[in-house]
Amino acid sequence: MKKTNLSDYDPAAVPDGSPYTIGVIAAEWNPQITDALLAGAVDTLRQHGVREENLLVRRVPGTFELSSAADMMIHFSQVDAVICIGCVIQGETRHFEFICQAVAQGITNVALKHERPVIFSVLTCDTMEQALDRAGGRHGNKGVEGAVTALKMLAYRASV
Ligand code: DLZ
Repeated sequence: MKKTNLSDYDPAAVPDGSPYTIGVIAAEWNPQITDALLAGAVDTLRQHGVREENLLVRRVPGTFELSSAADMMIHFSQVDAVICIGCVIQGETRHFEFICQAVAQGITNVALKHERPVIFSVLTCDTMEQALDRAGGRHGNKGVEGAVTALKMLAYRASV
């Protein structure tokens, strides 16, 4: 398989994050993965100007909780955007399908309800190896991509 880093991006094309307050919520399940995604997201936000005091980092038990947690964070803390970080690994039961379906729809609903960027940095993988490849491994880091997407969507929101 081609060893593409899916997270490569042009830093010059990323909007300045200094005006914004951004929340990052990470699931506790699969912590080896979610810790790496969280670090990638937070480092990238800092590199692009988001101030320490404007970063709100929180943990929730599992990926299923991400959308309700994002809704609460926007409601109670008025953050401009939220990056939702999780990792669901296919198991022997249908739990995987229900969690993935619920979080994808839930995050979409929260973004539409609040008219703010709510970013899907959730890995949905067949194996732990696939997740590691996308959490700082050979395919990059989906947390980095989530941070870049949040800043681009905030600039989009300011432009319309
Ligand atoms: C229950 C469960 C299972 C089986 N697998 C995962 C997973 O791979 N990744 C993850 O983030 N969370 C998992 N969970 C927990 C659910 O997301 C949720 O926390 C519980 O169902 C309680 O609502």
